[in-house]
Amino acid sequence: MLKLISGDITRTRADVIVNAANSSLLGGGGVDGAIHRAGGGAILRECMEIVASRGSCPPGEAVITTAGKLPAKHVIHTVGPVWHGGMYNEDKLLADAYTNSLKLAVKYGAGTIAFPNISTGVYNFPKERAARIAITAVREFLKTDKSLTEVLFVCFDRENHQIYERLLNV
Ligand code: AR6
Repeated sequence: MLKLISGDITRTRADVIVNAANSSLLGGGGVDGAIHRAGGGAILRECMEIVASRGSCPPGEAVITTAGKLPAKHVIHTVGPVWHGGMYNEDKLLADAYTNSLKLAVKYGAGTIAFPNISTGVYNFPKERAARIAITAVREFLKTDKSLTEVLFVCFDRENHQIYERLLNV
């Protein structure tokens, strides 16, 4: 089931919360900064181990760590595309970021997962276009998977919340 929530994802109760990270996995601003701040140093330490063993995380891919002090069991760090006008595979990479996060969550036994609006902040992806891609990717995934009971879209800014309200018809 898809649900819409407004507010700070670090306060969301879900088995997995998803981070809109960058390829370095070493933290940043926006939701990434908020997750690392609230979760504590254990998350960054695991991210550094992942980078040391596997290298950086390309756009569209996802990795999983502890959630540290957050109420979630895990954080999945995915990297959305930077918006460059739409001709650089941005749509597919954004859909992949959602789908690969969902696959990883299921692999780790999650029943619930919360997503921020990946790429719609610093990475400048147009918000409505991103929301349509996110909702479609999640719906497609849920057609084939029965283990996730709830997928939460956590909207921090009002504009995204209004877009999701309209698109999800809630
Ligand atoms: N909870 C939920 N959503 C949030 C929160 C929060 N606490 N804070 C911001 N948002 P952004 P991006 C929303 O910029 O565009 C970082 O520096 C925000 O309103 O966090 O994918 C990374 O390290 C927006 O809708 O991520 C990367 O370098 C959405 O989160 C880069 O930003 C995404 O905004 C990634 O850029």
